[in-house]
Amino acid sequence: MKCRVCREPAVIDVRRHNANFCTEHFLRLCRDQVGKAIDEFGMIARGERVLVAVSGGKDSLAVWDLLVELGYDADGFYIGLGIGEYSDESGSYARAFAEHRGLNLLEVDLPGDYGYDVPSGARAARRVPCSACGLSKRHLFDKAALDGGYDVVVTGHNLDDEAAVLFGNTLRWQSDYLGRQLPVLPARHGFPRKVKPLVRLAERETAAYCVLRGIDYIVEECPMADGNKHLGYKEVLNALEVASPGTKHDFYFGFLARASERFRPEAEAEQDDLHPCAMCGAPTVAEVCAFCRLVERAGGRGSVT
Ligand code: Q46
Ligand code: ZN
Ligand code: ZN
Repeated sequence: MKCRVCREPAVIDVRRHNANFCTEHFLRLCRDQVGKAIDEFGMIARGERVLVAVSGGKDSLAVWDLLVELGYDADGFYIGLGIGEYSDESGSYARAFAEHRGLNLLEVDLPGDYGYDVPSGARAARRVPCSACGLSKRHLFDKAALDGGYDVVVTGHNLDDEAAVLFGNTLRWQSDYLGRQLPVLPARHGFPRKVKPLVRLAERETAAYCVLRGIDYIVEECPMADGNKHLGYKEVLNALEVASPGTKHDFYFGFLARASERFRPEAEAEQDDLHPCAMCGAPTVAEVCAFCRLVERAGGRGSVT
């Protein structure tokens, strides 16, 4: 197995590109793919301040590393979700990464700062844990970006994540979600711009990137992920990808090129109904936003900021 670029021994095969790469040229491929996604979709302009949502997992640490390598001014933002040992461990990977590279990591702790954790918040709000978790994270990312004067929030969603979410949304024809499933969500109605620079890299590639760059990350899945439908969708797509490399890429990028526009009006109609939450001022369609309601039901505090 030889590197496509230099013919030296390869360390990884990327069947989607029908090619093998040595360490140096694989790392270059990852940087090129991220650079290409940023340019293609107009994700980040030079000189903008970037806030990377960091979980301590491979994708978020890889995207932070890649953005710094590409010369962007990127700080990290970590949320302690209060999910037992998983949170303790993931926080220490995020901190170790930032410390080792001299990068700035902002932190919020749900139990310490808001008086609830994901398991108790989910029970109190009668939501599944990933729903309570997702809405808490979205709210806190937006708030951290706006409070800190950042231009853009980066998340570590990769090609596998986006293809799996698209698969789920398509199975149910969730047209409002389909209209918003874009690699860039522009800033508006009090939300910062949100971008996904890893959409051109598969999960296996971000894991390989971390290993080859010496980035330690939390390998265990979140214990609350059990029963998460996206894991099942990923398995189905992985089977299709083995039989036909490039399937995930074609599914997702074909959607962006040929179908996503058609769902835009529904997603935009929903945005038009937004107004400030009576408690925290964040944009919402209800009187009080879902985050403030969750904090209140969970018996927490700190929603009025
Ligand atoms: S952290 Fe949160 Fe994930 Fe855990 S509770 Fe679900 S959403 S699985 S990215
Ligand atoms: Zn090479
Ligand atoms: Zn609110």
